[in-house]
Amino acid sequence: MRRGHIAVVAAAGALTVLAAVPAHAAEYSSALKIKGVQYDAPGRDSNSCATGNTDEEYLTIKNYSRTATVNLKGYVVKDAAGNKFTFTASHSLQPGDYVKLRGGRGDDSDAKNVVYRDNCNFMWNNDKDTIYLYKPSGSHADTHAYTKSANDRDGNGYITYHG
Ligand SMILES: [Ca+2]
Ligand SMILES: [Ca+2]
Repeated sequence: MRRGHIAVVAAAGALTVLAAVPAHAAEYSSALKIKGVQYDAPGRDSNSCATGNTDEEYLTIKNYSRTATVNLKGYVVKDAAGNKFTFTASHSLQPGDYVKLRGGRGDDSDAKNVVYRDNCNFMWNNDKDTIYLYKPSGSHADTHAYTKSANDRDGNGYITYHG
């Protein structure tokens, strides 16, 4: 009898924790959210612009609105250390459309859904980091913290957020 009582209390405690999660989750009112991140580029990391693999490290940002087309211009991405990338060119994301923000250099293309950071250094740490997406107004669009051990169970270097 005593045992049963303790079990009920423990279950109630677990429910309280679960109920509290939404209040702590960083969810904002935004059409654009982070679909996922290839935070660890496949293979051995090399930030050589000529032969490296920084372009295989990318963040996918998707428009989850069913009706609104959003221009990426003015949106800002930051990491935990304060490294920052600003989308400076117009790039329309129709409902359901996405863009891969890749490291390294290349030709930005609306049709190919890609924008390059024009920086051959890696941005997303391979052990842990935080991804911040800001609207042009400076308000939060989406934020996700990760650790390799907690969030990348299959160890493939990719984490899905908003699928
Ligand atoms: Ca990385
Ligand atoms: Ca994974």
